[in-house]
Amino acid sequence: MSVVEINFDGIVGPSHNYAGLSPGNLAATGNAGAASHPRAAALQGIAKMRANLALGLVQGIFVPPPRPDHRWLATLATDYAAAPAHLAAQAMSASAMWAANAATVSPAADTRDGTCHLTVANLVTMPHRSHEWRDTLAQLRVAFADPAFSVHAPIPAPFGDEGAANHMRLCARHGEPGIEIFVYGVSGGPFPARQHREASAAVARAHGLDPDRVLFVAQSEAAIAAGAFHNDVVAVANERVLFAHEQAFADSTAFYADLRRLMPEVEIVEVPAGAVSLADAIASYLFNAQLVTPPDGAPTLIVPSEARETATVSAWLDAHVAGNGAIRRIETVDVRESMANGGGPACLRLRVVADPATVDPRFLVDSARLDRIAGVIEATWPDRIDPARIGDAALVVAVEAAHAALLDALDLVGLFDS
Ligand code: SUG
Repeated sequence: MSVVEINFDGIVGPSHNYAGLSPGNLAATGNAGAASHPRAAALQGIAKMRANLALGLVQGIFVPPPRPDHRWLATLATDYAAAPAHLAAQAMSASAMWAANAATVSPAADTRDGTCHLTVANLVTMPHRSHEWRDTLAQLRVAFADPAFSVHAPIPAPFGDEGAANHMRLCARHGEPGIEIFVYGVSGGPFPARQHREASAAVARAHGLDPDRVLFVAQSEAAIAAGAFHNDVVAVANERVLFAHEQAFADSTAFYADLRRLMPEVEIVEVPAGAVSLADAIASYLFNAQLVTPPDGAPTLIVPSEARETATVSAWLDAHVAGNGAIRRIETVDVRESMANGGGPACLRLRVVADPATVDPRFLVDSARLDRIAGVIEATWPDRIDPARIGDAALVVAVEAAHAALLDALDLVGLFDS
């Protein structure tokens, strides 16, 4: 097979819970303390992958890292039983499921050395995510061990990097050279700006991108303050199409002018605030959709069910398709358990443009492999986690047993041991 876009979805880990750890992520803080359903959450993720396969897309997976993260707690001179409650919750977080924050990816067609570059995200802004990178890096080094890839260690603190959630790429076709857009935050009103320009610039240098084909674009403060803690909550790009909310960027006029100069054929689909308010866009995750090109060539938007349940958003989608807009098809997926922590369909996946034959096959799935993963989830994932009981020894035993069963089923025992 030749070079295609592969979507790697994070399997929702057995410790998925609502501890309210992400200020600025309104869904996560609004659901703090609610009971979660890890088994249902993980099965929703599997169903989304099945839907992608049915569209004819190539699908990959990342496995959850071990939780609780004992090694991280040890570096803080504590352990799970003794740790203060906030550290225990941070160590137990299943947040690595949002694979869009695993790394930033530059396909081979854009890089100086002709390899596909991946830089693992440091996620330093949120304590519960700041310890993901080590296990993510271990996983990327195995999945992308082929010489077709260059995998980089994280950008050092204090420069916050949240990976592909703040990176977009426009191109004629996935395998051809593209324009890479790094979106950063300067100020987020009451909330932190999680992607720093300095980190984005370092990633662009590390990947050997042509400076004339890279844009650095500031997120609007209004968007971050309204709950767009990552750019992918208000914008998404695929091939020639940029789909964005009118208030996504600090200076969209300058950004769009630059983009049209670099890529005259770009199609910018901007949703006006008068049609869909920033609040509706963020609550429904209209833009946290997967914008993909299935083999039939029809640009397809995979939205969460919440988008269809929000009247203004649903009306906009119908009008766009009826009006022969750039997006030709809308698919709906149910990822409610992830959505309740602020993670939509796009958060759950990392896009890698590559030849699937160069990827370790244990990280690619077909429907038989998804059946096997679903079997492990049904047999071992906790049905429910009440955040007040996150310290229970029995929960730790159940989470660790479930994790071990998954690694065993996928022939990945020892993946995180180094
Ligand atoms: O980093 N939620 C994640 C959601 C990440 C969504 N990713 C993208 N937009 N690409 C975050 O805020 C919830 C944490 C908790 O409360 O347990 C959380 O981390």
